[in-house]
Parts: sequence; structure tokens; C-alpha cells
Amino acid sequence: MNKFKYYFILLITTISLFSCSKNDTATVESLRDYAVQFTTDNTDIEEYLKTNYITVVDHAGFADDQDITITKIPTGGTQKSIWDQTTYELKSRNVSLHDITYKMYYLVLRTGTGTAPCNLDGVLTAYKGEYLARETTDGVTTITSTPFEEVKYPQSFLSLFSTITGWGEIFPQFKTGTYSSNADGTVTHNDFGAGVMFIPSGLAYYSSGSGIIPSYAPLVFSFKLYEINRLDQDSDGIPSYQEDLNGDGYMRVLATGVTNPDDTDGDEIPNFLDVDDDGDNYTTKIEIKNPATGLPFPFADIPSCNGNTTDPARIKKHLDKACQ
Ligand SMILES: [Ca+2]
Ligand SMILES: [Ca+2]
Ligand SMILES: [Ca+2]
Ligand SMILES: [Ca+2]
Repeated sequence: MNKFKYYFILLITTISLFSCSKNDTATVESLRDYAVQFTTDNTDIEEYLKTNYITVVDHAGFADDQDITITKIPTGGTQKSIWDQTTYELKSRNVSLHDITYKMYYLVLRTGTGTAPCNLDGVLTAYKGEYLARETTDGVTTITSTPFEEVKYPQSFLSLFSTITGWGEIFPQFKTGTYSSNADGTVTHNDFGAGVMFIPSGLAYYSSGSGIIPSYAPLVFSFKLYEINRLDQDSDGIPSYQEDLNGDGYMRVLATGVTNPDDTDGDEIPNFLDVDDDGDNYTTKIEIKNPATGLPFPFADIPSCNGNTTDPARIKKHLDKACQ
């Protein structure tokens, strides 16, 4: 191979390598700034609220009760937008996360008459989800919504601790209703809480997306809160909603150095995750009393411990590593 040919091949190879690396970097987007993305999402959500109207099915005792349809107001249409209507209260809630304060809108169709979950409980909910996108057709930009999931007859509880942040923020603002069992084995729900939440992507799937939901998509969920299930995240025998020290219905893991209102011993582990809430080296599970007997729960409930006692010395003896 002569020198000229060698350099020519080398040049082509180099150009190819640069081309490849350029294409590769073009497909990888760095994580967007949370504040900037929230501003974009909030603009889209507010435009959606101002250009669409809602109709609600009022059909007590039937599965379609409180079903909703959200429709774009046609040109010249007289329907009142979700933003302008006064039949249902459009509320908002501030959420501190990612070093910014999110504003999250939600529409109250009705509050419910039963019990409100805390942000860590399980919920039995019928719901419908759509994602928003800004699309341009013939030079006109509009907000579109695309359905991605609907559950009409829920069979299991979903933990608000595990679902997207937006759910845990809004469900505690609603209550369950009543239910009655029918002869055919079905259950009828009445007077349950129902609403619609409008979630910025930072409180949903953000950059990852999920299924057909694109990255950075704001979400709209209509929901009906049928039942709640009290959960106990640290398995200490105290359901999490009773570990809510300031009683606001919300418990969280906060950033290092931030005082947590739901942390008795100030070790930055909130009570709902702290197996020794008061930091006295006695696990909560051992300290709590059985309400039926007034005695501590049997050590038999705790792996590798036996016996049942109220004697502090004996409890201490059992609090070696094998018993915790
Ligand atoms: Ca607990
Ligand atoms: Ca709290
Ligand atoms: Ca703690
Ligand atoms: Ca303790």
C-alpha cells in the first residue's frame, strides 16, 4: 500500500469515527433542569385547563358514576373551560421536591364521606390516565391528550408509597365512601371521593417515561377512591398513618440536614421507617403493648426470641443483636 492510499484510508476512517460519535451523542439527552421543565409543564397544564371543558356522569350506584370526559372547546364554543367553570372546585397544592416548589392542580368532583388515606397507604381506585403533549398542526400549536391506561373495576390496592409522587400528594385530600355487597357477588360503591389531578412530569415519570408515556410528559388522572388499606412500612406493628407526628397526612424522607416533623429522635429516619422511633435502643415492636392484654407482644413474634415478659431487665437481656 502506498503512503497516499494509506493516508486516504486513515482520513476516511477518522471521518467515520467522528460521524459515529457525533450521532451517538446526539441521541443522549442530559437530564433536564427540574425548574425549567416544571415551568414548561405548568404552562401546558394551564393551557389545557383553559381550552378544555369537563362533563361528569352523575349515576349513583352504577360503575360509571363520576366518570368524566374532557373535551376541547370548539372554535366559537360556549362551554366553560375547566379553569373558568365553578361547578367543581379547581384547587392546587404545593409540593417541595428536587429543590423547587411544584404547583399541582386538582379538581374536586366530590370529597367523599369516609376515611382519607395518608400518603403511604394503599388505595383501591378506579382510574383513567392520559398524558399531555404539545403538538403543531398547520402552524397551530395545541395541547393534546392521549389515554394510556384505564382501570374500571380495581381488584387490588396500590401503595401510594410506591406509585408516582403526584398520587401520594393528591389522594390524601379525598375520602372513601360507603359500599354494599350485592347478591351476585359484586360490590356497589357510593359517595366515594372522586377527582381529577394534573401532574407535572417531575411528580410523575419525568425523563424515564413509562410504557407509551413519553419522557417529560405531564399526566392527567381521573380517579375514584373506593377503599383504603393501612400499611406499615417498617413492620413495627404501628400502621404508618399513626406515625404521622404532626398529623398532616403526609410523611416523607427528607434531604440530609432538613428537620423532619415526623422524626421523634431526629436521626433523619422518619418514624414510619424507623424501627426504634425514640432512639432508646429498644425496638418499637417490643415497646408497644398488646391492647387486648396490656402486655408487650410475645417475644415469639420476634425471630430467635422466646417468652413473654414485662420485666425491663429481662427485656433488655433479650435486646441483644439476636433479638433485633
Ligand atoms: Ca410502622
Ligand atoms: Ca406528617
Ligand atoms: Ca427517627
Ligand atoms: Ca424505642
